[in-house]
Amino acid sequence: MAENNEKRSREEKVILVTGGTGLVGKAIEKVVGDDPRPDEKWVFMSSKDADLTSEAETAALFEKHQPTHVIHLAAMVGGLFKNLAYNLDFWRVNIKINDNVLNTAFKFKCRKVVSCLSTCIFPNKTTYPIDETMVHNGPPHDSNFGYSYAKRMIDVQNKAYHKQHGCQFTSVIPTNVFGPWDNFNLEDGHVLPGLMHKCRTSKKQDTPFTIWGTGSPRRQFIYSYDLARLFLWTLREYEEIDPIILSVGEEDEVSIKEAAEMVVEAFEFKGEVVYDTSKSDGQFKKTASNAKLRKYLPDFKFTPIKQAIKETVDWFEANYEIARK
Ligand code: NAP
Ligand code: GFB
Repeated sequence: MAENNEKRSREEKVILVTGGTGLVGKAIEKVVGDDPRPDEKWVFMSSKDADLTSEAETAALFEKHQPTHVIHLAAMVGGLFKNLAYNLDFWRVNIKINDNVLNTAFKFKCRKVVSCLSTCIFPNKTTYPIDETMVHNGPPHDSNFGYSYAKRMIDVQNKAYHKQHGCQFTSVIPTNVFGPWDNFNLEDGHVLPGLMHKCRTSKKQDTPFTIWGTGSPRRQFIYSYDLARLFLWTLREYEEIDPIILSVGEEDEVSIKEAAEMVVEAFEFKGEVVYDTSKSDGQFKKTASNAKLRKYLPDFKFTPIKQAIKETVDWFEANYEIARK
């Protein structure tokens, strides 16, 4: 039971990664595998190991693995169009998962939990650049209010567990993530995997490559392997309960049009590019500051976005059969 953790030698860590089979989880698995630590045992889980909306299945998972640390990624996740369609489900599923994981981690005396928010949860009406102090300063963009409020409650829960029980529960706030193992499904996925999937099809079928919306919204994109390296630092070194934004700098923000042009270049697509402006643009921008991160890690190097997009396109081509699409 939970007291096992107390007996477990203090230096040994068992790190449970919920959502371990997704885009971010797979990136963490690779980065951990490239530089293993003798005192760290990593467990990457999927919904097949436990449905975390179930309190009982969550408890059984923790009983089985006896984690000392948790990286909590598991969530109902999706791009703009999936959020537009399922705000209630995003709220209900994520609230259940988050409450079960945090409360079970507390019961099992986990020494640290790092959970995941998102830069899309900040107030829609805000000054820029957005920073960590603004999470609860007003309603989020209407397109994804269900997901946003559920994610904001993680920060509330972290503060409550720390205040009442001294738990070391914290969170990170990544911007838009992309990379190998992404969800390339056109309806549910995010913009970059969606553009890559469509551009691949257009090239093979010699049909126009359609970008949804006007292409003018702006995004900061972080490569999943860069985020993974920052997650490991957060787990091992970051000691605050307050969240920390994990993003490229404001100066690295690009328009959807510019991102699409990088996808076209990566595929060497020479065909027609068209915009379907009947599709929503969603939030115009959510420009976030990474000044807090830079205070801790002034020399951290992000992968240049063109290189990251090319690597992801190459992965998608090589793994098309097994990719989520
Ligand atoms: P993803 O690729 O969709 O992976 C989601 C993971 O959660 C999968 O491993 C999935 O397991 C698991 N999961 C979903 N429902 C579950 C349930 N009921 N019980 C147990 N496991 C469940 O998502 P991602 O992009 O890696 O996102 C990881 C985290 O980063 C999420 O918390 C997300 O909110 C956050 N985030 C993502 C982005 C982004 O742009 N992708 C941006 C900011 C923040 P299965 O594989 O079995 O389905
Ligand atoms: O990544 P995305 O779906 O979500 O990006 P958000 C949506 C933007 O990309 C809109 C344009 O401006 C779309 O019009 N776009 C162009 C496309 N082509 C495509 C395409 O093929 N697929 C998609 N999906 N978009 C999400 C939040 O916002 O950000 C989530 O809704 C989550 O909750 C995620 O936090 C990180 O960046 O707009």
